[in-house]
Amino acid sequence: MAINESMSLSEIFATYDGAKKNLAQNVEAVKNSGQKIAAIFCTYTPREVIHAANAYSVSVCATGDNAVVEGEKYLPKNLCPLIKASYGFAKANKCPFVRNSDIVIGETTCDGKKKMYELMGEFKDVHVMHLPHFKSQKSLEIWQDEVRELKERLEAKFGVKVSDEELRNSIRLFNKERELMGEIQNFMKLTPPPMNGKELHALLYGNGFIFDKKEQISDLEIIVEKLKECVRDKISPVHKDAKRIIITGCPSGGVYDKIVPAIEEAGGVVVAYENCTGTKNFSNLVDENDDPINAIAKRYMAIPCSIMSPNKERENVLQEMIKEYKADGVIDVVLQACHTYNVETANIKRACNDVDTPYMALETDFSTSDAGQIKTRLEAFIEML
Ligand code: BJ8
Repeated sequence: MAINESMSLSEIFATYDGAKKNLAQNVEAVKNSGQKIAAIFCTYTPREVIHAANAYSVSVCATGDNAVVEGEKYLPKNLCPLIKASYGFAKANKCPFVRNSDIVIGETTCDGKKKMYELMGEFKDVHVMHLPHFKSQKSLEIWQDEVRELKERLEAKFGVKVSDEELRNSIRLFNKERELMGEIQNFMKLTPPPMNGKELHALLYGNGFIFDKKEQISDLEIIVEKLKECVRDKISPVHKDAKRIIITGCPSGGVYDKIVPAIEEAGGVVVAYENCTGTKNFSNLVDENDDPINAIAKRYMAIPCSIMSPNKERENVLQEMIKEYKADGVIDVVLQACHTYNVETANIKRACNDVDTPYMALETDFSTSDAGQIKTRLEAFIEML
C-alpha cells in the first residue's frame, strides 16, 4: 500500500485507515508466494526474532461483535471480548491472517489468553512463550531462555538458521521503526498538534499492517517530513483550546469507534495512547550493543502491562506523559472481564490524582449497545475539564 511524497497528509491518513483491510485482501497472495507468516497476539512477542527468521508477523487480535458471537459458541460469555473475538474469528476460519499463517505465537499473559491458546492449538500450530509476571533477574533469565527457544522453534519450523548478525540487523530495523513512531507521537506535544487523535490512531494502528519493514520505515519517514511541514506552516485540524486527553488501558482497537470520535466531537483531542496500539508498542529501544537475545528479552520484559505484578512502571510512565503532553484528563479503557486492567484502575486513578489530573475509567466491550451512554459520559467528562 506504499505511500509517496506527492500524497497529502489526509490521503496518507486514509491509506493507513485502510491498511488492515488492504493487507487482509493481500495476505493470501503473500502466503502463496512462499512467504512465511507468524500470527501474533501481544506486544510482548519479540518480533525481531520472527523477522530474523525471514517471516512476517501480524497481529491477529480481532475486533467486532460478530467475531465475539463466534467466540461465545465455544468460550464463556464473561470473558474478555478481545479473546472471544480473536478465537471466534480464527475458529470460524474467517480471519485471513490466522488462516494464512504458518504458526501462531502467544505468551502466558492473562489467564483467558493462555487457556484460549490451548484450544487454538487444536487447529493451528501454536507456540506459547512462558512470560513470567514478576520483574526480577530470575524472570529475565527465564524470558531470555524463552526468546532463545522461540528462535530455535522458528529455525526448525522454517528450515533456516538465524545468526547473531541477522538478529542484530532486525534489531536495528525495529529500533528505527520505534524511533520514527516516537517522533510521530512527539508531534502531539505541540499545542495545537498537527493532527488529531483519530489521525494519530490511524497511523499507529495501520502501521502494524504493513509487512515489509523497509517500506514501513520509508513511509514513516515521509509522514514525519509532512508533519514537520504542517508545524512550519501552522496547519492543524485541532483547536488550540481543545482538552488534551491521554487514553490508557487495554488495547483500544476494538472500542476505538465508540471512544475517540466521541472525545473529539465533544471538544477534546486524544494526544497519546498509553496502550498497545500506542506507546507500549514503541517505547524503549533494544540495546544494539548487548548480546542480541539478552537485549531483546530485556526490552520486551520492561513493557508496563497490567499482567505484571507489581506494575508501578505504568503509573510512572503515565505521570511522565501527563506532564510531557500537558494532558487535561486521562481515560482508562478497560475491556469487560479484563481483571488485571480492571484491578489496576485503583492505582491509575491514584497516580492521576497525585498529579492533579482528572481521571475516568470506562469499562466496555465490542458491542455498540453502550455507544450512546459512553458518548454522554465522555461529553460530561470533557465539559468538566
Ligand atoms: S502487552 S495489554 S497485548 S497482554 S486479552 S490482558 S484485554 S483480559 S490484551 Fe494485552 Fe499484551 Fe498486555 Fe498489550 Fe485484558 Fe483481554 Fe487479557 Fe488483554
